[in-house]
Parts: sequence; C-alpha cells; structure tokens
Amino acid sequence: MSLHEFLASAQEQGHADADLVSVIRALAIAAQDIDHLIRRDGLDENLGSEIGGINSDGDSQKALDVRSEEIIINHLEGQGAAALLSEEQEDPIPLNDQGSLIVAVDPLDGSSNISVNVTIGTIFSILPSHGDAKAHSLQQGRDQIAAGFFTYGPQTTLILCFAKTDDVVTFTLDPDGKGFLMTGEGLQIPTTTKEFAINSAYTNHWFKPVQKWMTDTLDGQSGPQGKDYRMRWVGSLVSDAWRIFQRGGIFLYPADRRQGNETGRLRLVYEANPIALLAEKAGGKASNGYGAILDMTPEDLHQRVPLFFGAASEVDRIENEHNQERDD
Ligand code: P6P
Repeated sequence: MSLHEFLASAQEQGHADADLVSVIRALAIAAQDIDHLIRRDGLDENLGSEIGGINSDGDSQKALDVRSEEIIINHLEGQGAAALLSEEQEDPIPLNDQGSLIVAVDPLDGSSNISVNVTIGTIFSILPSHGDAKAHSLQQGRDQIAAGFFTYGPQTTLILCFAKTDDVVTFTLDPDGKGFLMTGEGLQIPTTTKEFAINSAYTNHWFKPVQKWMTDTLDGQSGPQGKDYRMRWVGSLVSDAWRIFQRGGIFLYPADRRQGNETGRLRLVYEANPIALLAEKAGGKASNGYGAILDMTPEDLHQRVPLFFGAASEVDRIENEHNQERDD
C-alpha cells in the first residue's frame, strides 16, 4: 500500500480529514525533496556548513537546517495548515488562514550529523488550530491530531500515527520512484528491553535518579535488574527512535548540571511531543522523569524537557527513581 492509498483509506474511515491528509501529503513531498538534497551533499554544496545564524534555540544553523525549513514551508503553503511552528523560528509562520491545523516541526533533526553521513530526519507534530497561532501554539501533546518523523538514512522512511487510532505505521521511500510504500503497521514497543540509549559522557553531570538507574543497569546480571544490557547511542534522535520502534529499547536524554541543560536538551513542542504520541500509541511510555510528556503544558514554544521514552517497564523504573528522590 502506498502512503497516498493509506491516507485516502484513513480519510474514508474518518481517522483523518481533508486538511490532515493534505498536510501529510505535503510533508511527504517535502521529505522527498530534502532527501534528494541530502544525497547530493558535498557534490553541489556543503549542507553541513554553519551559515552564521543562530536559531531560536540558540543552536548554530547549518545550511540544511534552513533549506529544509524553506522546502517544508513551500510545500505546506495553501494546504490544510494555518501556521507552522519551527525550531528555526521564534514565532509562528502563517500559511493558510483557512487551514484548521498547526504544524510544529523540527525541519532537520541531528544537523550536526550531516557532514559525517549519519542518519538525520524531520520530526512533525500536528495540532488543531484555534485561530491565533501564537496564542494557541502551547497546547498539550495529548491534543495532537497526528505525529511522525522522517529519517534520511540507508532508507528514507516515515513513521506516523493519528490520534484517532492506535495504529503506528511505517513507510519506506521507493528508490525507483513509486513514493512512500507501507512497510509496517501496528508497531509495538516491547514492555521490557536489554538495550538503552544515552550519552554517558555526561555521567558526572547527571542528577541522582539517572545515576542510580544507570548504576543498577550497568550492574547487569548480578545487579537488581538480573540481566545484562547493551548500549546504543547514535546522537541523532530520529535514528535512535527509529531503532526503538523497530526492536525496542529505552532512550534517555536527562536534564543535567551542564549550563543550558538544567531542564534537558530536547524540545517539548516539536521533538518530545511527537515522539511521545508515537511511543504511547505503540504501547510504550514517554516521560520527563516525573510524569507523561503528553500531559505537559508548554511554557513556551522552545521549551526544553528531559525525555525518557520506549519500554514501559524501563520508563516506570526511571520515574520510580525520580519519585524516590522526592520521597527521600
Ligand atoms: P548529544 C541532535 O543534535 C540532537 O538534538 C538529537 O537529535 C540527539 O538525540 C541529541 O541532540 C544528541 O545530543 O549531547 O549526544 O550531542
């Protein structure tokens, strides 16, 4: 089944309306253009080069960050979105005042990996529009209508879910020009796992709950977990996330004592929320350490949060460690 056919069927079943179908179709076409740009990196231009700009999160902008956002805006204009909320922009970008949706997007997640040929991606969250985008961009993740992300790696893929169903589906871009074709449906993240993803270079900066979680994990077979684990860390959220949706695991990006990371590194509105909706729909969990990511009300568009998602039993364990510290 193609993405086109899947979206037509979803509309017939009432899982998606015309505005939502038009937005996802536009994002898929944009992703194909971004994919083509990426695969020519270093031939026409150096997309990983810093262009001197600083985005709204204080990150240095790479050429591909800006080009990806331009491509997405061009394809979304005139479709079912009233406005775009972007990691690269301070304020909402108006698109179509007849649109019923707001699209929050990280146009190019993992841009530090562009120049070293590591999988990168585009993350999107789709929310209802209530008119004034700036006033209504701070909605809880549980209000999302749909969420997903594209990866640009050995394959170009899409993972997608709608609020109205519990079905997490995946597609792969056919390199022979047939568009995105379905490769998976009904994805489930196993409740337990032996694989965790964290950047352990920051061990000395972590707060006690994460240090305790890691100590018990690394104690392996002879420790309280009674099993040995393995670690994976790509340094690209979409890449680590794709692996977890394919074979399970838990991802941890905690807050830590480093300046600027006191509330975490990843952004609530256009990174944590879409990943969290997908994770819950796939039978996993997504937490800030104390509670569900999806129950948080954003304080601002670029709010950063600690993010723990994947195997429900492991997310429960990290929350137990955080709540234990509160009780101590
Ligand atoms: P660190 C990429 O820059 C990113 O925003 C995520 O995609 C990734 O998970 C994280 O940062 C990697 O962070 O501290 O390991 O470089």
